[in-house]
Amino acid sequence: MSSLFPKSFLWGGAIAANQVEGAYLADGKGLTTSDMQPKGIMVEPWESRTGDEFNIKDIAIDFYHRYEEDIALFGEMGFSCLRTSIAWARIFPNGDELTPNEAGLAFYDKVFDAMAKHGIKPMITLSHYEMPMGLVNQGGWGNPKTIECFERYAKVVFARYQGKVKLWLTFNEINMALHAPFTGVGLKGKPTKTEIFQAIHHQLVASARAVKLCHEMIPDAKIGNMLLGGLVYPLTCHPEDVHLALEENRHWQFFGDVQVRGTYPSYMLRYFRDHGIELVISEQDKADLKHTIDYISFSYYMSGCVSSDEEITKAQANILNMVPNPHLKASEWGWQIDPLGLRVLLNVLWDRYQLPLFIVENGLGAVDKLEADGSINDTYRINYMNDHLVQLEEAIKDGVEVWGYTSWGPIDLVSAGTAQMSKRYGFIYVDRDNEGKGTLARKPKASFNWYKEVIGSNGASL
Ligand code: BGP
Repeated sequence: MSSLFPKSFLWGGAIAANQVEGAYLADGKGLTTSDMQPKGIMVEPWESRTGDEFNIKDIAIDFYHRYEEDIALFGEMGFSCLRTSIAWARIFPNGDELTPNEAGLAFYDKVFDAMAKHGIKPMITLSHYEMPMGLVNQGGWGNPKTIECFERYAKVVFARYQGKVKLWLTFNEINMALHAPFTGVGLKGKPTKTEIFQAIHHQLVASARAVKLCHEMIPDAKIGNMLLGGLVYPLTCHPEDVHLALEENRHWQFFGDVQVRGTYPSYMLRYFRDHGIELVISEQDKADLKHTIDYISFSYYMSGCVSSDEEITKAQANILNMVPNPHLKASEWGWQIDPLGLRVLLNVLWDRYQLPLFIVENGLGAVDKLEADGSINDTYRINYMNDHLVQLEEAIKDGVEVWGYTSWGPIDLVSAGTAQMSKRYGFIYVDRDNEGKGTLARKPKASFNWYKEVIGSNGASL
């Protein structure tokens, strides 16, 4: 067995503060968008809360108190990298304070130290699907003041963790903002397209300013963006479908284009003109955007199709405007499984940007069955991941530069889309159900040993 993965390849998993930590008000943390979304990121959030309401993320999987045990289990699997996020509201509870909350900073020191003990490199997302409600109440990313608050937050965490964290990401799936404006850009109600794009613009400027700061403050660190790896096929070879797929792919890619090229692409300027969208973009903003990222990271779960036939779209499109591909099977949640699509996407991104890539999310959300003897035989998960990793290997053979792979949810966590525990991704089972019942005990599934072997052989066992 020989491995095609580079020796320096980073293997591991990815989690996010709001989906694992719980302790939603501990040690001075402020409320975030996630605390107000008990039904997931696509569903209308609460207007307010008293604290008595049930949100499974209030405790999540209690990583806040169990991180040592969890990180030790990741260490046992041989992880060389763990992607997680810092909860902005642990550091700046309202978002706009001038001084940080020491208790929040101290928590992540302990988490990074635990990772170091197991030889695990942290990869840190500055903002993963949550922002302080204190900022949302002042207009979220629609308010340019949020840029300064984010910059202050980035400066504080870069200064504090510069010796411990060398891989950074700015915003999780920044290109989901158009589909989930409350989660992405912190806009309440039903914002207009202009309002959403203006808020996205502010977020892109904030991302670029964080890149600039990171380069200045931690010269030996790398900072990237994080995209939802949208891969859109035409439903048929009808030229109208092909053109629509081009447009739809650009709709996902324009964020990356700005973050890599430092300027808006021409097709987007046309889109703004055609839709009467006029953005306020200052000369300073344009200069800020020139601070571009070092690498591209992305999530990949599925591909989808678009059809120029309105009837088909109306009847079949999912929340991402995509209609089912007749050649692919889907997960229990209708996410169409397409391992070859991962090779296609890696090649598309490499051809487009010529920057190193990092797959920071991939995995299968499934209902797991606890057998009478206590085992969990998740062969469907092993098959899904094996098939995707084989395609990753093919892309490496194609010459694509890939730095690493962190599977999504190496330990069961709360689903972002549905806020359910029952949509599980983990190699490690967590005893908690959708109603919050369970002991929170951890238990390795069959996939645990499978992944351990993959990592141990640097992919040769695939
Ligand atoms: C991505 C998010 C993650 C994660 C994942 C799986 O979009 O970055 O936070 O949750 O999708 O989605 P879900 O949890 O809805 O199954």
